[in-house]
Amino acid sequence: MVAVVVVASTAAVVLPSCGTEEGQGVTTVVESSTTTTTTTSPPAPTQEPPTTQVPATTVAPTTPDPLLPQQWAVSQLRLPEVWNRAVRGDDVVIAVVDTGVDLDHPDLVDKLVPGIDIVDGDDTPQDTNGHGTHVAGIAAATTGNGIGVAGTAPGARIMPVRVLGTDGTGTDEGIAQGIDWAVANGADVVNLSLGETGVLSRISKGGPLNTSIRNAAAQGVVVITAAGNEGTVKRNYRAGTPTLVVNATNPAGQLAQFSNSGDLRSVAAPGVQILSTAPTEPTSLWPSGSRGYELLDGTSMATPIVSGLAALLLSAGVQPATVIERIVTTADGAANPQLGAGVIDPSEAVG
Ligand SMILES: [Ca+2]
Ligand SMILES: [Ca+2]
Repeated sequence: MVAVVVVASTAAVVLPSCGTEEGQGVTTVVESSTTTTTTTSPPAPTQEPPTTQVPATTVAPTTPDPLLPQQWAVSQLRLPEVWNRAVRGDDVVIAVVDTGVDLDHPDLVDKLVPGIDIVDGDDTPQDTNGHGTHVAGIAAATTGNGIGVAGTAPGARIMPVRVLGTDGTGTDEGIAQGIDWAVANGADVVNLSLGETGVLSRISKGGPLNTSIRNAAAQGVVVITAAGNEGTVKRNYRAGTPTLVVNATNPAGQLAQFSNSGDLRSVAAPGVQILSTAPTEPTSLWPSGSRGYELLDGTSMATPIVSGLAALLLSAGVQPATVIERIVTTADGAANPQLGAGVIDPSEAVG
């Protein structure tokens, strides 16, 4: 059962196809469409000094990221407050288990640790789809370097693990292999911006993904998983598997129209009109190449924000086994149960 990732040319979200009940299903990337655009800005001139909130002790001077004002999620979550407390996710490794990463992107290249390409069986997980590059930038784009965007965890590193091909599909076995490789090679956080139906439903039935996620958690790796974009209520998120599920919100703080929801143990994070890195070479999402930074919608975009938060917490000394609990218990206690425990509150979580 092949899942198709569609890229719409105008608005809104493209739903992933369902996984199968046969256990051999192909898993889809939870995809969204590109819509609005932003331009790649030139390096920012230095006429504006860095913000005065930077403590003199531990945070190096930086040049503002010119697209930061367009990153509504960063301001809504008040991430700079956390960064300015010298909590930046330094050296925490976030494995982006996805379509690969644009290994040459100027806002990512300095953040990469060695990865793997499970799809092609090599060690160059170059992204030919575009999705993984966007996810990676949300988690940990180079921040304060005077170009492009800021990441959620400015000090974290990105491990590119390619388990989904150009069309955004892959097998359970391949995803499991990617998770296993990441865990064996030093990942601290594993980001799974994959379809809920394609992944979590099968996790609940057992199988290689379940085994790999359990193994990751047992080894102190924090696994964060997208709720999926079917716009439906799912009640099997927990499924006894140690991963935190992420729903998507819009700028008004409401559940995004496309976002799955349904479990009080899930959390929500911004996932609409999220600006991040994109390959300039042609990919499936941007067949003519992107401008380097693009907007996407999806629980796929909300998930790496939470992975970035996990990295922030780890760098602040929170024990891996309690990271998920910390994120859940400090979420804003949503009035709307569709948001699970609510929108994440990084400042509160870091404490
Ligand atoms: Ca390759
Ligand atoms: Ca940047």
